[in-house]
Amino acid sequence: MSRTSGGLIERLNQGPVIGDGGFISELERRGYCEAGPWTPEAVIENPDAVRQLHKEFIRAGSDVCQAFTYYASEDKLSHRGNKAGVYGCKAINDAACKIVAEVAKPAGCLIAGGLSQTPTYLEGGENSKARVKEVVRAQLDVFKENEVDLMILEYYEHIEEAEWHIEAVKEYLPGVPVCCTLCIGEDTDVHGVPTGECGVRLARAGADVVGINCHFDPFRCIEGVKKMITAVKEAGFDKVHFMTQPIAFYTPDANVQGFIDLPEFPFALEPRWITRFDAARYARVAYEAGIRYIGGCCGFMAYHIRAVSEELTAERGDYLPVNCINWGKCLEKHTKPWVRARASRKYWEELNPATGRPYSSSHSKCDGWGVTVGDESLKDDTKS
Ligand code: CBH
Ligand code: ZN
Repeated sequence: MSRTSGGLIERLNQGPVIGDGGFISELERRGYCEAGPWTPEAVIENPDAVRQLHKEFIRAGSDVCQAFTYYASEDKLSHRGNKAGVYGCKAINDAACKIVAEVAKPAGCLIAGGLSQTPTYLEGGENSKARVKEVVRAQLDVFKENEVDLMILEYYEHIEEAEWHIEAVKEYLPGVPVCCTLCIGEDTDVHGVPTGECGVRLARAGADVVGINCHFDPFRCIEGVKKMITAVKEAGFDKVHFMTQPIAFYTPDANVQGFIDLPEFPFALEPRWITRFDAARYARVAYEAGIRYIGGCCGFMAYHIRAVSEELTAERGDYLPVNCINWGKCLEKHTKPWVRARASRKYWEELNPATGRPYSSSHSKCDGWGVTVGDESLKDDTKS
């Protein structure tokens, strides 16, 4: 079987599968999405920008391309005065599926439909489960019509909501592989459910691939997923695979809410960015931990994914994406001898890059409001 044939589970059984990177964050930096709502109406307003970003990740070696449907549930699209609601979740998700299919299919990549946490869950209250499942169901028709290869349910702070979403997908899209990632840390979800136990609950709900995305840096996410691996295996789910899609920013100081609680979120995170060599190390450490679906979330750009691909070349049947840097070997062609002297793996592996910010500290003090499900301040008071 080649790298570009077979379904998700076959590919995972064979070796590492590489995901894509952060769409909403990168398209925000490029001027096509709005920070705050973080909704994907760019698929209708600027389809070329979305298509171009898919192309960049494919070129970098992604095996799975996620339709840009993040936060596109009906309740989120019109949350707190957001205008994306005028398009509606069906039109947005359908446009996202069509754009990704155009570029991912010819490249032999798998196409993922997506779901994520909803404002309806955060409001809590009576019949919460039925109302949340209704919001999920409204998104699934489009993924069914477009025959996505898999579903990625990502970015859940609360294990309970993730379980409900998995349940809805299993009922409505039977047979479609389900990956589910929580945006939680090494220790617990935001309700204090231990990370290992969260993994078991995802597996028990029927997810085929479980793990962590967003909120924490690659190495903290791996620590969390390692706890899931131990607990899920102990619970006897021996066919379940594991997944990480971390942010590309270092978060040693983040608390249970991850980078959202850092004072630099979302407009001043740059000093925390990982380098491409950090991304390569992430790929190696994740692979060695037994994680087979390795991708990225906010801050992961195409060149980070290219470094992940390059690191896992041998494990992927010697597949090497175009324009790899080969640990700086290209620098041998530089005019200046002292730059040529940096053309080695050892040099870049050992480098501890300076920040250039003499007054910058390595850690920040997190916000810790402790506000969660059912709290008045989470309700959408902009609605009449
Ligand atoms: O667009 C994407 O990359 C998605 N696959 C995941 C997005 S995670 C976005 C986090 C937003 C945080 C917030 O709600 O403030
Ligand atoms: Zn993210």
